[in-house]
Amino acid sequence: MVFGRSSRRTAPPAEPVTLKLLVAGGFGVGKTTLVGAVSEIRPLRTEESLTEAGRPVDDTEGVESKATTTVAMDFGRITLRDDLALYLFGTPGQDRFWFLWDELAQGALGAVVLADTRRLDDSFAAIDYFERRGLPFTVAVNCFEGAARFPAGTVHAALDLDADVPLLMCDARERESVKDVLVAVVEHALTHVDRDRRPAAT
Ligand SMILES: Nc1nc2c(ncn2[C@@H]2O[C@H](COP(=O)(O)OP(=O)(O)OP(=O)(O)O)[C@@H](O)[C@H]2O)c(=O)[nH]1
Ligand SMILES: [Mg+2]
Repeated sequence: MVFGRSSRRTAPPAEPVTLKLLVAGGFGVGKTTLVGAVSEIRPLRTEESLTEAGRPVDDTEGVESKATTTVAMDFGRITLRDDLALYLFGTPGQDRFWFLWDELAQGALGAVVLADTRRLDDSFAAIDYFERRGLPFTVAVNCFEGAARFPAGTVHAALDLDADVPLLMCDARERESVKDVLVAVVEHALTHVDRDRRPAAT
């Protein structure tokens, strides 16, 4: 029996489309956790220890076990479908690292703003930033145990979001839950792209 190479050429697998998404939100809301939960590569992290010196500004209420904070960014990757991969860029949560945001936002298709109902106010900075920049975003409430649960509509109203901004509940530690969030972010962002491309009515 002779074995030989098939002369039939198989097309090389197509490179997936890659999209960049930002993961933003207040200090300690679970951004690094979310990227780590779904990333199929070992996520790049830039964690530094929280120190006694930072205690007056690093408010760990509700996440007292938190020992580190992101000082530059998180980076991860997930293949949503054979033809679609997402690059996730987690932002640092603290105000003193705001100067990094413009760099991180370059080329992003959309963003997820993680929120914690115990400190909803902390979400406004990220929401304002994306609204000002015209970057479509989706809000995901990270449901910490012990945090009060509110209907999505109530949180939506409390955050004073535009009617078309999606809001969903998630667990930043659960891969499937985070995937649902990412699908919602991509769908919402693509609706914006479609809308922006449509010729203006005359
Ligand atoms: N119980 C619970 N704990 C969580 C959840 N998500 C994150 N945590 C914990 O909350 C703490 C904060 O999580 P991080 O992922 O570091 O938060 P972050 O938003 O990246 O924080 P900064 O980068 O410092 O702003 C960590 O101790 C996590 O283990 C969650 O869904 N439930
Ligand atoms: Mg972090």
